[in-house]
Amino acid sequence: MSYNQDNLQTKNHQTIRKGELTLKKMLLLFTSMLVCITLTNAQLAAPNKIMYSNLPDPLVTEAGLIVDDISTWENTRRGEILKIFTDEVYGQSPQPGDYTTIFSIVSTTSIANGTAVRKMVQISVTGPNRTHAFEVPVYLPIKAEKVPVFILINHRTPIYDTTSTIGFCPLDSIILPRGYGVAVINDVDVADDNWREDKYREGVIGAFDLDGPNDWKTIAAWSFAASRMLDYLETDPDVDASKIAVIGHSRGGKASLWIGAQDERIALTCVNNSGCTGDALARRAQGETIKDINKNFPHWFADKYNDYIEQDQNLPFDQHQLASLIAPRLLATASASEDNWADPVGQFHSLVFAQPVFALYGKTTTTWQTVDAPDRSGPSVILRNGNIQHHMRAGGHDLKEEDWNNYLDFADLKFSLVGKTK
Ligand code: GTR
Repeated sequence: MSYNQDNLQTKNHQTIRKGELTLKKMLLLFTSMLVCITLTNAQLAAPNKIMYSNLPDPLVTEAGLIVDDISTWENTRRGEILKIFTDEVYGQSPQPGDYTTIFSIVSTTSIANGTAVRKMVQISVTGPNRTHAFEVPVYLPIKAEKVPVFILINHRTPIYDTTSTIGFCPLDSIILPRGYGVAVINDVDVADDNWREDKYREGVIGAFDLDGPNDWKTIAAWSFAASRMLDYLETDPDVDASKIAVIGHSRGGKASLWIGAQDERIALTCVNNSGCTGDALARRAQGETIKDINKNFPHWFADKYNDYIEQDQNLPFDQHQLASLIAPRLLATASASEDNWADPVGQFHSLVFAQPVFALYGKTTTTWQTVDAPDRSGPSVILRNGNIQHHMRAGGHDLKEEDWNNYLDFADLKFSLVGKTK
């Protein structure tokens, strides 16, 4: 069943539940059911046009100019989209010149029977109010050549250990043996994931004065930390800074998408089960809505985002535009078959509508349609389209070994490391 039919059925059920049916109402219902049947057929024929008739086009500028060359995209349209998401959703982060950063390696420990090291890197960020320092464990396999590194934005139990096989960060079982390093940004060290008593401001956010309706909050702060980590990685002689990936799950996935969109040094952006205000289109209003997310997590996004509560279907922007900012770089997203709250279909559809920007750079190999959304009743599916990968993992909301292997396979392929890193 297509998503369009799902929507129409839900609406009909709501209509039927609304009290007693008079004859007039029954006639109206009958007529509207006929319209629905016609609509369903029309939608099946042209699902994009009906469902997404008001979807903003990443390739049309605010002045209405069609973008058909890379220069107009890079010099005009890209900046417009970035500004929308800064002003309306994620908030304004500190810009170069607003802060200074100092890195120091606190310790270096041999791990994995001498085949890898853990460097504890301290990052001190000084803003106008004060300094905030946090430590990031950087795990690197020892190789003759420089290694690619994943920056993991971790919102689960903090990871500082010298060993880990847990699915969320399978260091010993997958990442290091496959020849990759991983730097773990533990969210609590940057900005506490806690809105009570403004706890979230006690970390890096309070080092700055930014405090207005489009003030940055935790998603932007975790993103900012990933960028500062990349500043460090560029200085590490053991790291190949041209092969840096960022990865996050769920709220961490929203942050990885936001930093991947902003920081063009990031070669590969991995967005795992990120859903609402991550990779899922808001206007489908399936699963978590803008109202839900702002109500439950008031410390994640700029206050301005509250203006769009109940406006999901009329948003003047949508998440496919954010995904399009990754082009022409590498983008890998993942959904999970049982993760309805994150709207797996909407997660794939945002890629469908982001792909024209990748195509502008010649970075697609096919043209995905909305009907190509993976079938969630069967086994896991991996889809590739040039510089975009999407996988749907059978199962629930999580970051698991299977997800890591899919991201690393894509990295191997695109970083030309097939056969070299294992
Ligand atoms: C959910 C939330 C999502 C997602 C997730 C998580 O409860 O509604 O937006 O971010 O949590 O981070 O685990």
